Amino acid sequence: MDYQTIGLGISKGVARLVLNRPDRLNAFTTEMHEEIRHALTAAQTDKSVRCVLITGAGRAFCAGADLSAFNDQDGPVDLGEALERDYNPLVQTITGMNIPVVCAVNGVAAGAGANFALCCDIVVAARSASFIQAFSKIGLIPDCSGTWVLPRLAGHARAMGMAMLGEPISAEKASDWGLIWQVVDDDALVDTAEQLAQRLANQATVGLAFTKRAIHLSWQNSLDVQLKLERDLQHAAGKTADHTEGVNAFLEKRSAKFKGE
Ligand code: T3D
Repeated sequence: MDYQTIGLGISKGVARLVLNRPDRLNAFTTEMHEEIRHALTAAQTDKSVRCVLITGAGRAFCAGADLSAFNDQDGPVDLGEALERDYNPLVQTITGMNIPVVCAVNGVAAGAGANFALCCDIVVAARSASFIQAFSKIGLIPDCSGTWVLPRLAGHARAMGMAMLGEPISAEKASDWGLIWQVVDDDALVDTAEQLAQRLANQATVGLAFTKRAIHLSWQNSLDVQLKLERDLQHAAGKTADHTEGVNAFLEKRSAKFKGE
């Protein structure tokens, strides 16, 4: 596919997806959603890819839905349809991918752009970045998993404050509140995110996929059900070549060479 609104590059086991509409602060359009879907499917099906790294071009990460498109319509638009077609599958794809997804938030992340970032597995943000639940300013609700992810990551009170007030939350505060993994100086973002993605791509990726699945399912499971899930996934992880390699490397006092198998 010839991408117009994103960039995709694959090397050294990492698929790098760059949102690329900098003049619109990388706001989502239907075309961009189609291209992201295509790129994520390409990354998921390419056996050489063991980690995805997502970032934005220019000064912003993503300003959410492109609001200029909202005016192109003659009558009221069915926003539920857009969620069903574009945003919900996006969240389901990211959270369901069997490889880690790192997000490098290079600037403001607003509306669905903020929640797109927050549903990735490991989120690193530049110190100048901010997260804005901009929906309340235009009479909408936090979508792209916002109403699910915010209370889980930040707690009820902070989720309510963020969602209802729509104020910018600095990267520093996002880190303090447990919304993201790490905040780094702006000029260190690219290197930090790249090193993280590379490190994850060289780890035992099947084990990481099981870990991701277990942590996601824990939100809906009782302790007893979760313990059974851990048993089953550990059973499967124990049969991987990477597990054997990890144990051998430890006993032989050398670095493990994982293959993602
Ligand atoms: O159907 C569906 O898609 C439903 C799903 C909805 C999900 C949502 O995401 S709803 C929330 C949509 N997003 C917003 O409400 C955020 C709107 N943007 C802003 O509030 C601000 O732009 C920011 C806080 C993100 C950044 O502010 P600032 O001052 O740094 O930049 P700016 O000057 O406002 O924006 C720069 C340009 O980008 C500007 O264009 P111009 O004047 O240079 O021609 C601005 O209009 C444009 N831009 C920014 N955000 C959007 C946008 N254009 C279209 N859509 C945007 N979301």
